[in-house]
Order: sequence, then structure tokens, then C-alpha cells
Amino acid sequence: MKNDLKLRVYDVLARAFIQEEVRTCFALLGDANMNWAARLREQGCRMIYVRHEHCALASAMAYARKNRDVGVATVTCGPGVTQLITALPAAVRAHLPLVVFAGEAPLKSGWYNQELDQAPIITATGAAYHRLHMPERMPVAIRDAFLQARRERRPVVIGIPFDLQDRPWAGPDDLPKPSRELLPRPSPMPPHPEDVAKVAQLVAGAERVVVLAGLGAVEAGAGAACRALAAKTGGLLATTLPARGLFHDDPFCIGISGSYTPEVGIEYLKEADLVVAVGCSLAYHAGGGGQLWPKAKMLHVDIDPLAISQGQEVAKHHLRADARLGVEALTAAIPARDRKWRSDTMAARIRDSKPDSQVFEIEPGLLDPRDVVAALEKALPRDWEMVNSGGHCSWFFAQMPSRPQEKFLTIREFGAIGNGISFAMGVAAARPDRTVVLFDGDGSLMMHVQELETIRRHGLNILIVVLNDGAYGSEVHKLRSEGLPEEGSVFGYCDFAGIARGFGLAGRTFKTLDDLPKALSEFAASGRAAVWDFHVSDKVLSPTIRRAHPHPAKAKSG
Ligand SMILES: Cc1ncc(C[n+]2csc(CCOP(=O)(O)OP(=O)(O)O)c2C)c(N)n1
Ligand SMILES: [Mg+2]
Repeated sequence: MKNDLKLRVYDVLARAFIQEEVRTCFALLGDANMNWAARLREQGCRMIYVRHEHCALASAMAYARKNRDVGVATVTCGPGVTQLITALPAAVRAHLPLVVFAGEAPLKSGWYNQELDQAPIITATGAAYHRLHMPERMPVAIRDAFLQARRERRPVVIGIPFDLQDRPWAGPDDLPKPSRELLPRPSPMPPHPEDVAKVAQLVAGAERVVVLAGLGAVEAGAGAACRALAAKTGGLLATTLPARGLFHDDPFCIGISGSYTPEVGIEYLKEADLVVAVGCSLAYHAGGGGQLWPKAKMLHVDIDPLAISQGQEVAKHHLRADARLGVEALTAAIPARDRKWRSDTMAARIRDSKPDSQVFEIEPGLLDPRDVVAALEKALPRDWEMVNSGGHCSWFFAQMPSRPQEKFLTIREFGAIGNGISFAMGVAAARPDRTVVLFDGDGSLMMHVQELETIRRHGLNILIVVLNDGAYGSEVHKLRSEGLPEEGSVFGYCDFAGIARGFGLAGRTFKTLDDLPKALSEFAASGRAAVWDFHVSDKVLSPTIRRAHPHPAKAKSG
């Protein structure tokens, strides 16, 4: 590299990223990253230029989850960096490996208007921040950032002053070995035989077993082992929300455990006397503390089994192991015997029951969100990639049980709305040969609606389905339950179809479900992204909101 007299630091930095096999980067340019980004692109990296830095990082998060690899984003210094602060905590809590190339203010200036002490802002989110101020060492530091992101499974933000990036390269000729070559690759951890013998007794003595799988089970390829354990114990299966669909074709899967559990599932979970939680963090929203299974003991099979999670006491029984190896060993260690819980009647009830049977009175001209989701479940092709967002509507969108886990993504760890569109872009970038369908609320979509332009410009194949209640539904229902005015949470039904058309996408408003087949064939024929806006009634309350925020009249009588 020394022979190349014109070589600048940013050229070498771009090479270091290419050597890390970075093939896609989500970017928003400014003074402090544009030279580097231009070199990265020149060297063959696909750049997706978004309209808000939050969306660059959020897209990279979905890309990382989908590809099980490091996601990469880039932002400029100062205001570019501060825009990342809602996405980073979610990435940290979701254990997503990310590397962000951020600029820093130039070191040579006494004053620079975008200057900011970036490190404490970033580290407050739980992400790592590395200031790179020694050009000759930068390629090694970048390699180490990738190594750290992979090993610790968390975001690493690299801050490089842009005057240093612009210097002639005076460092070593060769790039360091890439992180992949240095990463330890330990084999999956088998359980200790004594632990297996102990917990096998617990499982052998239980009558009503539920095997609950999380993303750890998905990653370890433990799906079949979980099914086998449930079959041998005559028990049932369930998943956490992110692992949804792992048992989609098993007649004894009651669906998601936690805030989204369907009616019949809640009934059966109440009867359970043992929950075997496999590869999950026993999160509060998954019922991890036992809220949904008051009679059950809990056994946690995990590489890092927990007794306390998110402030709650969780499992008292533990098996430390890789999810697949742990469950396989357990299944082998329990004797086969007849248990009377699982039955054909049960399978029929799971198959035929509505997720929620409560009756509501709905205004004419508006749809019941449950009917919309049931119709979509029937109509949408099974090979589409699905992305779920947050808000009240996410309860309804979670009720599509026929879809397999590998076609599903949601990242909900920081509880922020507004991420759906970026997650859909990340999945579309990771699966360019697929159609991606995003299920979102009107408030959430509106928060980053500018990305419709990114979707059009990059030709991303995304269908956005909005359950539009003309409101921040979650807030409306809570405000109503507390007898507070609805102001600030009700906005009316904005014209998403018109907005979509304004950005150059197709748009359609649904006031009846009869149009669905025609809309689907038009979408498929058009080959371009679209927004489908379903106007739904805000009178339909999800079971979760009914439980947590009962209507004032009902709260008094009950
Ligand atoms: C970034 C952020 N701001 C505010 C909130 C509070 N909040 C939670 S749900 C919600 C409403 C979401 O509205 P919408 O997307 O229309 O879904 P709905 O609840 O109406 O189904 C809001 C404002 C949040 N979770 N995240
Ligand atoms: Mg809404």
C-alpha cells in the first residue's frame, strides 16, 4: 500500500471493512463519513442510503438478526450520532452484533459546531465506543471492533475524527487478519450428566408439561428436540414472541407465551405443572415469572440459566447446556410412560378456537382488526418474510399461527415504536429475492414515514400493512381506562394510500376485506412496494389491554 502515494486513511479504513466481508452498509452521509462511505461503495459494498440515522441502525439490526452476522451502519459526527440513541439500547438488549462507523469532529480545529463528547452518550446505552485517533493502528482497531461485536454480541461504535481520515496513509502495508479467522469456535456445550439425572426426575414426575422455546432454541437448532420432549411427556409446546412459528405445524403448539397468548393457550398454561423453558431469557412479557402458569415449577435449559430475570424470580431448576444437547439428553433420560394431558380434543380446540372470542360493537364502515388479521393469515403467501412492529395492534398481528419462524422477525427489546419500517428494510436487504410484509400501526409508521422514499429509491420489495385506528391505540385505551381525556392520542385516519403515492409507491385504503384477493394480485403484478391501509375500529381491545387496563365501569364492578 505504501507505493500508492495518493492513498488516504479513509481508503484503508474502507478496505478494512471490505476485508471483514461487509457487503451491505446502511448509511446517512455527512462531512465525517462521506469520504469513507464513497470508498466503501467503490470497493463493492452495497450502500442503502436512508433518510434518518435511526433507520440506518435499526435496518442494520434487522439485517444482523436475519443473517446472523454483523450489521453495519454509518453516520456523521455530532447530530448523526445523537440520532442513534433510541435504536442502540434495543440492539444491546437484543444482543445484536453491530459495527457503526461514526465520524468525530476534526482534532485540528479549536471549535467545530458539531463537536460533542460522543463516548458517554453511546456507552450510556450499553454499546461500546472506541475513539480511533492513531491512524496507523486503525485497521487493527476496526478488526477488533468486529471481533468484539461478534464475541459480545453487542453494538460497537467507532468514532474517527474526519481530519485524521483525510491524512495520507503512512501505516503498514498489509491489513491485519480478519476477525472471522480469530474468533474462537467452541462446540455446543453438553450438559453435565449429574445435572441431567437430577432434572430428569423432575420431568419424569410431572403430569402437564409445557416446553417453551425462545430464540436460543432457534439458534441452537433445538426445535425438533423440543417437539420430541413434548411428545414423550404428552405435553404442549409454546414459544416466546421472537421465536414464534418454531412449532407452527405442530398440533400441540398453543402459540406464543406471554402478552400475546391466545385464549385457549392461557387456559392450558394455567393447568401446567412444569414449564421447561429452553433457550430463552424468561422475560417479563413472556410470562417468565410464572404469571401465566401459577401451578407450574420451572426448569430453565440454557447456556446461562437464570434464577432472577428482569426483576422477577424465575426458574428454580436449571440445566446448563446448549439448548439442543440439553433437551436431547433430558428426553433420553426420562422413561416413557402414559400421561393423560395431550389429547385429540385438545389439538382440535387449539386448531379451531379464535385467538380472542370477546364480542365488541363496531362502528359501521370500520373493520375489526381480528378479522383483518385472519383474512391476511389466509391470503398472504407462506414464503413471504414477515416483520412485526409494536403498539396495541401487535397483539392482533401476532395471531398468524401458520407461519414458520425462519420467515418472522420482531425486535421489541426497548419497547420503542417507529422501528417497523427500518426492520422491514433490513430484512429486505438481507433477503433481496423475497417479498417482505411489514405489519405496523399508524402511529408507528408515521414516526419514520420518510423511509417510504428509501424503499422506493432502492426498489425494496416491501408490502406495508397498517392497522389504522387513527390513534396511538395503546395510549387511547390506557387514557380511557383512567378516565383521562383522549387528546394527544387520537389523530383521525390519515391518508396512508395518498402518502404512499406521494412517495412513488402504490397505496390502497381498505374499508372492506372483499378487495383483498384483487389487491394481492395487483401487488404481485406491479413488482413495486405498496402500503395497505386498513381502517379499523378503536373499540376492539386486545385481551392484554383488557387485563392490564380494564374499562372504568368494569373495573368498578369487577
Ligand atoms: C419511541 C416511542 N414513543 C412513544 C411510545 C409510547 N407508545 C407506545 S404504543 C404507542 C402508540 C402506537 O400507535 P400505533 O403505531 O398507531 O399502534 P396502535 O397502538 O394504535 O395499535 C405509543 C405512542 C413508545 N413506545 N415509543
Ligand atoms: Mg394506531
